[in-house]
Amino acid sequence: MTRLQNHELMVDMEDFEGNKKFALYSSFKVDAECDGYMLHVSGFNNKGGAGDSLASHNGQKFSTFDKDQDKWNENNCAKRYLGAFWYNNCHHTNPNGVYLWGADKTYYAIGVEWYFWKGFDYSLKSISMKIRPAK
Ligand SMILES: [Ca+2]
Repeated sequence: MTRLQNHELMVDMEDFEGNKKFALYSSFKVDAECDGYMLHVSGFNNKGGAGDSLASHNGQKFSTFDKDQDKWNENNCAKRYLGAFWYNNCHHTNPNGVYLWGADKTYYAIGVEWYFWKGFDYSLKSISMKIRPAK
């Protein structure tokens, strides 16, 4: 769907203290299955204050437990961080991670993380990625 036309992306997120942030990207595109669903995201705008946690995921393929397409040669980011995402080696955000209800240092970076706002040991209350056709 995003291959036909350029899309904007907004990532909305909220912590357990009622704070909300967002990250805007002027361009979002996902390649076809035969190209590993490679992510193309650019044009970050920080007016939402969340910081840019997708930069390191740009140009990565989508990895899951049973399909390791990440840049961590020795292991599988999806298994290590219990999610499914466009992992690099491995992540600055893990929106499909484990729902941990806020700060939790028990297991490193397995939660619903957005590193450049809350770090690797805070699992967000909510995070959503919304796209719309670019003007
Ligand atoms: Ca790997």
